[in-house]
Amino acid sequence: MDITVLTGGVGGARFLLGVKAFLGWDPTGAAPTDGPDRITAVVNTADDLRLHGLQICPDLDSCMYTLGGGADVARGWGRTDETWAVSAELAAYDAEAPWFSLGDKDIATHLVRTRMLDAGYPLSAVTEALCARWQPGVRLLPMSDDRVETHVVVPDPQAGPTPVDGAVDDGATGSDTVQPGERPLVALHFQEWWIRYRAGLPALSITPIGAAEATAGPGVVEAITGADVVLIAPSNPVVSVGPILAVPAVAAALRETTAPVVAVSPIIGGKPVRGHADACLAAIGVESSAEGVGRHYGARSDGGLLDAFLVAEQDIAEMPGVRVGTAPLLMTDPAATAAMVRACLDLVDVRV
Ligand code: GDP
Ligand code: FO1
Ligand code: CA
Repeated sequence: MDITVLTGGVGGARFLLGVKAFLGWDPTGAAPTDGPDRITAVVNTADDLRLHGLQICPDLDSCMYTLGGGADVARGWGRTDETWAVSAELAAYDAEAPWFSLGDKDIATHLVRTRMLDAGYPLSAVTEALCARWQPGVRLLPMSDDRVETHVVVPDPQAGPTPVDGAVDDGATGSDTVQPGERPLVALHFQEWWIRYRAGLPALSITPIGAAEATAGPGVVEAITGADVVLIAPSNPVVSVGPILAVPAVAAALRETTAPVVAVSPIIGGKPVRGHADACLAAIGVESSAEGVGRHYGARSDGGLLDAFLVAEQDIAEMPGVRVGTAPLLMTDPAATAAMVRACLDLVDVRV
């Protein structure tokens, strides 16, 4: 069985642990060499950034480290048993981006990646080389080898004190705070908006710049058209899954594939389990609910994406043309997540 998963970083990586467990594989080990099954992940690259001259791919690395058993599971990103000597030294030079810290072990990954990219290898080949060490068991395919970067347009936080700085201008004190509506607009890299401002600046738009012109990465289209089932991980629908869907050849492959397409809701009881997906959904005018996400993806029978949608037991999603199922959706461990994967396949009558 060929299972293809569209995924972001931490949430998607946890889901992939469950896909491995569902197939009876070691969640953090290599794939069996002789089995009939294959898992391919099409991974978001629009979070990527260049910092200190290093190319950083947070979602690819979250998947690679998590599935290869090298992730700091509690923190959710980066390496286990990490040290921070380089970060501290950069800070001593006042040369650290204080809102984005790189661990020492993680830096080695970025050094290898950047060296290979600068030597002319595409990101897909670099990822394959890095995975030769980690043996994630899942084929990790960047959605594209082309540069795509999510930018978030916000009222310029540098134009004066903002509510996230703790300053609210009530108009009575004569202070010089500038209200959001009066500020010039700036486009921030997604990571700056997400981490530095904790997604607290009101986003006027969130756009994966370059996605419309990007080609799909090698193997991506075939992984979708040749799959037995395509799963959309419970990743952030706007900034993780959104950029993947914005690559035209990926969208076309999803329309074309004969495989059923099933999504899992990242929203439980009206709230994201982790992170600020609600702020992202608000920015694109989508209600922060399982149904909001489902309707945003849309019914395949109506020009959208989904044949089926799995929501948490406490949620309701009315979606004409889509088979909606319920299951416990907390990915507490790979076994619980494997049960979610089974529920996805049951919804579309796919049997292993
Ligand atoms: P990121 O790229 O690191 O932000 O990770 P993803 O985009 O892949 O996943 C983030 C999403 O995972 C968030 O919107 C969370 O709501 C969702 N998520 C995290 N843990 C769980 C869980 O246990 N169950 C479900 N259903 N969603 C989860
Ligand atoms: N997230 C943070 O909240 N703070 C950081 O300093 C930070 C550094 C970092 C370095 C490498 C990496 O791969 C990920 C890192 N993340 C950090 C997490 C990550 O950027 C975000 O959680 C995701 O991109 C959001 O989708
Ligand atoms: Ca991400």
